[in-house]
Amino acid sequence: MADKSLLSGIDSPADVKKLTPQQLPQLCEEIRQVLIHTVSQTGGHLASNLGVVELTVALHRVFDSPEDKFVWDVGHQSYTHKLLTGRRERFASLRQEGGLSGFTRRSESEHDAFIAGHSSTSISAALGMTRAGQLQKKQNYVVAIIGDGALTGGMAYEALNDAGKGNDRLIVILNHNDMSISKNVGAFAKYLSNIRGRKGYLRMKRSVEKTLDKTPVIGKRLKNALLSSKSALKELIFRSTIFESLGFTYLGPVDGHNLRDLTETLENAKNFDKPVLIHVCTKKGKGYSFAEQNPGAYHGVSNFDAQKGSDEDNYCEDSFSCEFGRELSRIADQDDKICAVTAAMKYGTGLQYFARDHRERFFDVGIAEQHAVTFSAGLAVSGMLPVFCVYSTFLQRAYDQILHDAAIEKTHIVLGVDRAGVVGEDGETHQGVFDVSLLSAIPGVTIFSPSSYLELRNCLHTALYRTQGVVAVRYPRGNDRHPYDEEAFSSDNYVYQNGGGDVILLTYGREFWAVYQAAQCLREHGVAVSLLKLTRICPVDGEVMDILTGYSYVFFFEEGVWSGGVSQNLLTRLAMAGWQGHADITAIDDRFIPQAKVQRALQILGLDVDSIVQKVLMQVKRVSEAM
Ligand SMILES: Cc1ncc(C[n+]2csc(CCOP(=O)(O)OP(=O)(O)O)c2C)c(N)n1
Repeated sequence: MADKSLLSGIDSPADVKKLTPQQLPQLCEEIRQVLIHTVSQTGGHLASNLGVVELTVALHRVFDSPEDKFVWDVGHQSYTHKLLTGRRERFASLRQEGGLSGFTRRSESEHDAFIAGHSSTSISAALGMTRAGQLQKKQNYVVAIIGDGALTGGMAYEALNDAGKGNDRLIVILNHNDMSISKNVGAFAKYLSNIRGRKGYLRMKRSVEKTLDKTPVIGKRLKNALLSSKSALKELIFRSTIFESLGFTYLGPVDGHNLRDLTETLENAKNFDKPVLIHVCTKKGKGYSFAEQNPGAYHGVSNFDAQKGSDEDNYCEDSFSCEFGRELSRIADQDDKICAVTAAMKYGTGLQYFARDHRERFFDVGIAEQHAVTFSAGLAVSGMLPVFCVYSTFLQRAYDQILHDAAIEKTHIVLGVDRAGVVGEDGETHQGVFDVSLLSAIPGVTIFSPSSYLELRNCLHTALYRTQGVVAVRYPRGNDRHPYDEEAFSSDNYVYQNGGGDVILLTYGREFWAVYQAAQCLREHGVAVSLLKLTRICPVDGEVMDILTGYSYVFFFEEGVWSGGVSQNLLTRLAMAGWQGHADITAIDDRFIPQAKVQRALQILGLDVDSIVQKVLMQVKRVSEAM
């Protein structure tokens, strides 16, 4: 990159405003180079960011952050915003331990108006800020930037509904690129493409307005009456959009890569004392041919060679997700009741095989986890066997639907809970560490937590055909790579290895392999340890309690939150049964886990092999010294 780059002179949004309009294309080009270079090193959301470079530059030219607030939906497309708001020098630390977040965080910068990571929240947050500003007599602008993918999420409609009724000075920018992670789905996606297709819509609308303005006596009155009405006549004359019918002023569609048009439209949006929606059309992956050609694969990438492009598709064949998806598709070959449901994560959850082989029973419902659960329950009460595959973190959205719409009447739905446990570089907003506590609190829910592909397949069969009600099979991100004999540690209930002595280590899921290695190490240190690996973690078999009460030291290791977790539940039951041994829990205590590589995060949490060995040695020594 040239020494005298424009970007290197930008330390705050004020510097963006100092540039001439002629300099802006160069700035955008430099930003794209930094995005490609950095994400090729750190991994991250490339295509989404390349698509909003001009939009972000225009926003910082027209508005004054941090007084004016930008609320980025999901926050995965905020990299250019970070580069322009004083974080350029730290940009290489993106998604690394201690580095910049891959999403927006208020704690990271005064220019990040709101936390993000989960989708479809921006309009709600922005409306709250707008109304707070009005109460406090502030004059600032609040802008929500939401993608057409995020606009498939129900919360966005709740917010539009609320915003449209008033005269709040809220600006919503719809970043329309036809993509969610994969191609966007649903009726609204079709509708947006349709209004984008109305070429010259704005021009046409303005000319109708001008003509009416010039019409003596009744012109102005007619125009105002039409603009404020929600009538079919207005629809006919102005070819209104649904947004106008909802009470927004609609501006667009605007070419999201044309800085002049963008700037003009944003300036124009400032003039309204009511909610405005600007429809901006962008190309996901813009400026990097690999990403333009395959925006889905470049939505989120690991590090790659920027010259050659990433050789990943947006899924890895050797993963728990794909193993689950392949097995589900095989089962569906034999059973035509099986349906697969995803909330916009077909590849992420390994459902591409099912979608290919059983198209008519595959349902991508958009970013709509709540709908996905209740929709699955609807399938189930009508005689189908639905499996909703969803990341643990996004399942949090659908808690009431699981409880109310499925669990109370023991409706048989299977949840494939993907990315269960620590997830790594996505950080706090994406950790899959709450599902066990949340789900196990609901009466009648069964949870399996397999440690290997073999167990995963077995658990899926058990969940489908030998379990009632709501059943979750939870599995981690990544693959099953360990040198051990998975047959020996496979069950759909529990595996017990009696090592003699007084100490037993209890765990489940992926954490088992660390505990297993630690047990071998402890034996080398002369400590006899037994192992208990749970596969069905809720409800826990009575036999498990019998085994545990035979030991004096029980160590629990859990890759999930402490409160309401398996360890806490079992320990309470042990105490109530009068057990008087020594217990120790290693689980995630009262904190959110920041971004770091998975192995490193597990180490920080005391869940890696060394930490387990040290802990057991120390505790056993401490207790025996005290006796
Ligand atoms: C509740 C929730 N479900 C799923 C996701 C995963 N996710 C992240 S970005 C994304 C697609 C967003 O598409 P869009 O809003 O159009 O933005 P684009 O990347 O196309 O710019 C999805 C499904 C999420 N962040 N939150």
